[in-house]
Amino acid sequence: MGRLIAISNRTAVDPKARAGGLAVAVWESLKATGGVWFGWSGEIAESEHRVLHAHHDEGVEFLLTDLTREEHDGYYLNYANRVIWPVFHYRIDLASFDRDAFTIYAAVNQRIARQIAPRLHPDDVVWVHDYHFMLMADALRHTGWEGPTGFFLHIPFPAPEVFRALPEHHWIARALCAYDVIGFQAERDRYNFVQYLIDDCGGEDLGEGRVKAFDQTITVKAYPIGIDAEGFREASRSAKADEAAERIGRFLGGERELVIGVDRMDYSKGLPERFEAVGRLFDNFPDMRGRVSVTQITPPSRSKVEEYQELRVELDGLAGRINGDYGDLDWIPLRYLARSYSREELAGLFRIARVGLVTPLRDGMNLVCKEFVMAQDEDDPGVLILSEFAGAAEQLQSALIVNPHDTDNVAEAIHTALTMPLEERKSRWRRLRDTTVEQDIGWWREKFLSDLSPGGLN
Ligand code: GDG
Repeated sequence: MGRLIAISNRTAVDPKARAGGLAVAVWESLKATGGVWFGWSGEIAESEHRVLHAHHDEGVEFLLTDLTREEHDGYYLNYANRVIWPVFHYRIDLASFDRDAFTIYAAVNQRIARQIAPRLHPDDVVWVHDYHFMLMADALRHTGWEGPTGFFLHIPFPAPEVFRALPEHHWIARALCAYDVIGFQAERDRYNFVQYLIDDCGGEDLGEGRVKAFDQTITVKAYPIGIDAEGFREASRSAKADEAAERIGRFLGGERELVIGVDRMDYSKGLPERFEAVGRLFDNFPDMRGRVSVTQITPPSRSKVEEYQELRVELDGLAGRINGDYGDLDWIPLRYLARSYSREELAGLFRIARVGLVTPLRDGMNLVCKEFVMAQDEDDPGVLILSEFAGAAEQLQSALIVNPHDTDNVAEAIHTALTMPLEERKSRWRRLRDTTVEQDIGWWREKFLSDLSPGGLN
C-alpha cells in the first residue's frame, strides 16, 4: 500500500492547526495511509547540524527540520516572502530581488530533499505544497527518486510578463516540470503557466490537461481548493459562535447592519482600497451613515517584513481618518481590529453579517468568502461581495463581483448588497452554497490525488 508523503513549510503537528481546511484535507489522507508530513519545525537551529525531529500522532509521522538563521532569512524571509510572494501577487514594485537569497532557497530545497529521500518507499506518493518548495521535485529526482510527485500552488501564478521579472524564472519553470502533476487554484493561473512554457520554453499544450516541456509530459490543471463546508456550517451554529454574534449584536443595537471583512494583514488583500471604499460609500450614499457598521478583522502577519510593517501604519492611519471624518457620538463607521479570533467566533460574526466584503487585489483562491457563504442562514442570507481577482471568482459568479481598485464600484456594490431584496439574496446565496458544498475540501483532495495516483493510495 502506498503512503502519502506531504511536504510543506508549515505542518499541522499542533492538533489545533488541524481545524482549518487545508490541514484537515492533508491530515485525513495521511491518516488513511499511515503517511508522513515533512516540514519546518518553526525553530531556528542552534548549530549547523540539522536533524529531523520525529513526532507520531494517530499513525502519522511528522518529520520536522529546524532552519539555521541563514536558511531562515534567505529561504523563508527573503526569497519566499520578499521575492516570490510579491511577484506572484503582481507586486514587482514590492519585491526585493536577491540572488543570494535564491541560492539559499535552492540549497534548502536540496538539503531537505536529501533528508527525505532515504525515507521514501518505492510505492509512496509525494505531494508538495506551495511556493516554498517549487524546486523540491527536481531536488528529489537528483537523489534518484522516481515515484509520483505532485505540486499544488496555493497562490496565483502570474502572467508571463510578470513572471519574467523574476531573475530565476527559467530555472524555476524548468524545476517545476520535474513534477508529474502541477495544480493551480484557477484556470487563469494554469493558462499563465502554460503560456509561459509555450512562449519561453518551447512547450506544447497537448490538451486535456497535458503539457510537454523540457522533455517531460506533465499534467497541469486547476484544482480550486475548497473548505470543510459542513464543518464550518456547524462552527457557525456553536455556542462560541452565538456568544460572538451576541457581543457584536449589542454593539450594533439592533438597528445597524454589519458588513464584515476578515483577512490576514497582507498587501495582497486590498485593505487600504477597501477602507477607501468605505469612505466612498458614506460620501456617495449619505443615507447609509449611521446605518452600517463595517468591521474588519485583520490579524497581523509576517511582521518582520518591512512592507508589512508599512501596511500596518497605513491601515492605522486610514481607519483613524475614516472614523474621524464620518463617525458620530453614537456611531463608529469602521471597526478595525488588528487581532485574531477563534474560528467559531469568526463563524458567528459571518452568520449575523449582512454583507461579506472580500476584495483582495490578488488571491490564489480565498477561503474567507466560502466560509462566509457556509455561515449564512437559509431564510435570511447575507450578500457576498467578491473581487474579480480572487481565484474564487471563477467558481462564485453569483456573488456581487467587483474590481477592488475601483472604490466607487465597491461602494456601489455595498449599497446594492444592503438594499437587495430578500428573494434575490436567497437565490444568489443558494447557488453559492451549492458550489461551496459540492466543491469542498474533500472534492479538491480527491481530484488532485486521483490525477497524481490514478490507482489510488490504498
Ligand atoms: C493562502 C492563499 C488560498 C483569518 N483570520 C483569522 C483566521 N483566518 C482564517 C480564515 C481562512 C484563512 O485564515 C485564510 O485563508 P485565505 O484563503 O483567505 O488566505 P491566505 O491565508 O492568504 O491563504 C489563498 C489559501 O492559501 C488556501 O489555498 O485560498 O489564496 O493566499 O480560513 O478564516 N482564522 C482564525 N482567526 C483569525 O483571526 N481562527
